[in-house]
Amino acid sequence: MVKPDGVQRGLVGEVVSRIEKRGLKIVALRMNTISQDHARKHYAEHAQKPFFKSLIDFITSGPSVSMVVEGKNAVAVMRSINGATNPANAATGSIRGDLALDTGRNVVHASDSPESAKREIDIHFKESEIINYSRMDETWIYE
Ligand code: IDP
Ligand code: MG
Repeated sequence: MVKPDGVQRGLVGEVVSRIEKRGLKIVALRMNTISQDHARKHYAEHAQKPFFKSLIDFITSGPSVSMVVEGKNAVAVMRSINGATNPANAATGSIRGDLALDTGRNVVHASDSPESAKREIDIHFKESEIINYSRMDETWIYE
């Protein structure tokens, strides 16, 4: 996900480009302002944390771009493309290491396990919104 700070700063293309260039495949993508209900479900694991309210307020404050990304080791690779949660600890070359300073404005989200990816995808996407390239006729791209 490109969070609202990333969209507001015009970093959607930068994030999408890094994902594509790494070789991962984007199989669903949508820009919308996430509802309070979806945001609370998405970040349910943090419900007891002191930053929960500000996190929900922020993530619902404006449009964000949600994606489903697939490929070899997609979860681990996406986490490393994004970098550490606190941008101060994020490696240079990662999105947060190159483009962010504050933990609360760290530009991107990525699921932390295949199980959380499934849970989060179910919150944000209907199955019909996710492309299955292997099911598409191989001539589609040339028409
Ligand atoms: P992640 O985004 O790297 O998976 P999580 O620990 O799952 O990090 O936290 C979710 C989001 O909550 C972070 O990306 C960050 O925006 C915010 N957050 C995490 N810890 C803090 C904190 O200590 N203060 C403020 N915001 C935080
Ligand atoms: Mg997390």
